[in-house]
Amino acid sequence: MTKPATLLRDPARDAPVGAGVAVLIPCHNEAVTIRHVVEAFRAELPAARVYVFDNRSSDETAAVAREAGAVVIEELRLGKGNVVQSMFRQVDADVYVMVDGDDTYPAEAVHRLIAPIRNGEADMVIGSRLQNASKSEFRAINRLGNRMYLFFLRRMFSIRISDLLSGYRAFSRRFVLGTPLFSGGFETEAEMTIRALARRFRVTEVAVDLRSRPAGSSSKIRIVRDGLVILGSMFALFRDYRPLAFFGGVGLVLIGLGLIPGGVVIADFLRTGLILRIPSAILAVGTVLSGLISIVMGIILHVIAQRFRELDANLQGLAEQIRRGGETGEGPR
Ligand SMILES: Nc1nc2c(ncn2[C@@H]2O[C@H](COP(=O)(O)OP(=O)(O)OP(=O)(O)O)[C@@H](O)[C@H]2O)c(=O)[nH]1
Ligand SMILES: [Mg+2]
Repeated sequence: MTKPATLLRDPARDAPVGAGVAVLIPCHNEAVTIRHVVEAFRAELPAARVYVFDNRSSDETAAVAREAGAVVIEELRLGKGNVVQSMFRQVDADVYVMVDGDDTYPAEAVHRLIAPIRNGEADMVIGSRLQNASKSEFRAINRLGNRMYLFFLRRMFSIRISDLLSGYRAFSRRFVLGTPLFSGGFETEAEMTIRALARRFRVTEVAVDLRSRPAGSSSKIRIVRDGLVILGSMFALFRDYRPLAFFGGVGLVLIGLGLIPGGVVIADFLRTGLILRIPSAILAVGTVLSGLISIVMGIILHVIAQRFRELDANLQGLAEQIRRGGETGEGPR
């Protein structure tokens, strides 16, 4: 797939198309598809560097990727999240593009993903498979799972996006350097999206059409197990980023439950002037107190989280200054 010479230069930037871009492809046993993915991205972005992060594949993935012109980096810890952490640590670029090695995402769409990062309009661009404009061949079970996560996402974080789990994204350097990720597996996409939005990075979506995996290539995701891990990690992030809503919510539920036996005891007392059901009274006091403790915990953690947010914003500002200083030769002011 060769392109006419005029297309090899980006007139807006007067640089070769794809200069400063790193295409990152996590792979585990994708020998059937990886050649096409690497070649398609090299054709779209001739000046970009294409990296395949291979995780102990038992097939020919690494050799095929190398032959197709990718830089192959071995990662020993299994799991997509571990690979994403490695990619972010090891690769230096102006714009990062991440895409699956299973040839399900269209390489042609990469320019639309990169543009908002180049223009400084976004720090993360998600290639959404679920926007109305996209006619994705999405497995029904994945579509359903995605809907459920979006439902929780809206309730927990008031975040409105259409595809939480897309594996096709572009990132700014600022985001990659400034966002620590900890997930080991397929929950990594949920983690990066939530962290980005919770930390006020700018996130946009562009519609892309998903293709089915070609015959002979197999999915790495285990729907139930990975689905539960993703949900668990969303709750953990909810607890960390919105502790008052999390612990306050738990507290209110406990107080509500405590009021059931408590209400009976109070009604008895109003009627007879006596506490007739001692066990119910003890249960009510215990449950309501637990609820209050949970709310107080929520308030304390909320204040701490708020302080850390300020610290985080200051650190990001400082990092930005140092980076700019590095570019202009001046130190931080
Ligand atoms: N390096 C590495 N890559 C992985 C690992 N697990 C999955 N991947 C890659 O991550 C990408 C996404 O995995 P998929 O199995 O396609 O998951 P999915 O896209 O959610 O599901 P389907 O495409 O519907 O099967 C693929 O390129 C995989 O090869 C891993 O442990 N290590
Ligand atoms: Mg896939």
